[in-house]
Amino acid sequence: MKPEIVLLERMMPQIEKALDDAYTVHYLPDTPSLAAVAPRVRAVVTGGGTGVPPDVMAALPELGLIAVNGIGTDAVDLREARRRNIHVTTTPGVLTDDVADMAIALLLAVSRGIVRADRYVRAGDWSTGAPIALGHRVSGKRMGIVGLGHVGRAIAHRAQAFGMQVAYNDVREIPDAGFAYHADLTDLARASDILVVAAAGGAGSRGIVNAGVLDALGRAGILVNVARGSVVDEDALVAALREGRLGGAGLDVFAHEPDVPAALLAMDNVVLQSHRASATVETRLAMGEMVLGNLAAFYAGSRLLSAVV
Ligand code: 8YV
Repeated sequence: MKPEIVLLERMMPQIEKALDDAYTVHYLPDTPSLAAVAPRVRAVVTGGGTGVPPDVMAALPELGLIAVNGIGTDAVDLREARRRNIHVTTTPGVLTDDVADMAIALLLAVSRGIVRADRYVRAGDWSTGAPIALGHRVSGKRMGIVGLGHVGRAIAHRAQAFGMQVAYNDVREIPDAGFAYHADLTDLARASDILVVAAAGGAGSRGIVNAGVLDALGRAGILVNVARGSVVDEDALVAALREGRLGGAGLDVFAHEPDVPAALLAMDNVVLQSHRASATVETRLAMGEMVLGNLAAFYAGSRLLSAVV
């Protein structure tokens, strides 16, 4: 008898095949009755953005492992997991470079008008000689990073290769970080041309990139978010862009995914992604393999590869 697991978010076909080989997988949206399978389910696999809804966690009395296919645990109730002795694993390390790459890609796309120019060429506007706005230089600018964890540092190193001055804000100064620290996020924004959000989501960071921070970043400033939509006050962001108080934004994540504020869709100075910063074949395979490894360790009763709880 294969162990039964619940899958809350789709994974790569190769990984789902490996899951199917080893487990009876109940993909939640297709499962007629969670209650009927719940007594036999000891593990849940989910994505970082999806997490585990409280009612699903409550419906699984035998739950012993939540394997997150990602690094964010803000959508998992860790306190409840600890109380119920449920392990929580993530996939650290393997996605750092891709997420940092996406931050730089979004920055370049916004500053240089890459998506706008692509639309211009496809529409045939180049051949008609229609005007197209100039972009803005990225090299040598000042980058502020909100959250200097693994991803934040990887972004910082890329920014240095562009000759940028890097500074950061975090809950506390990181000794030997090698970058200027601003304890106050508004001060960091004031000292930055570009503000990149790389902080963990959750209660501690909710809405910290607020109207005041966006105003400090200013009319020529660019906001990039590859972390969580919850870190930014999305209404304040839309208002700042609409009123020209912010220069542009590159956004991979949103407050209420997959819903994106309609106002953003019409803005030329905004580049939008569908929470894809870790979505490369190479990285999603590596993440999936870590999930498989954690599941195997859990069912074998051995040490988990990457437990956070
Ligand atoms: C993934 C993420 O897109 O790591 C995270 O926390 O949000 C992303 O890497 C996600 O986990 C897959 O759903």
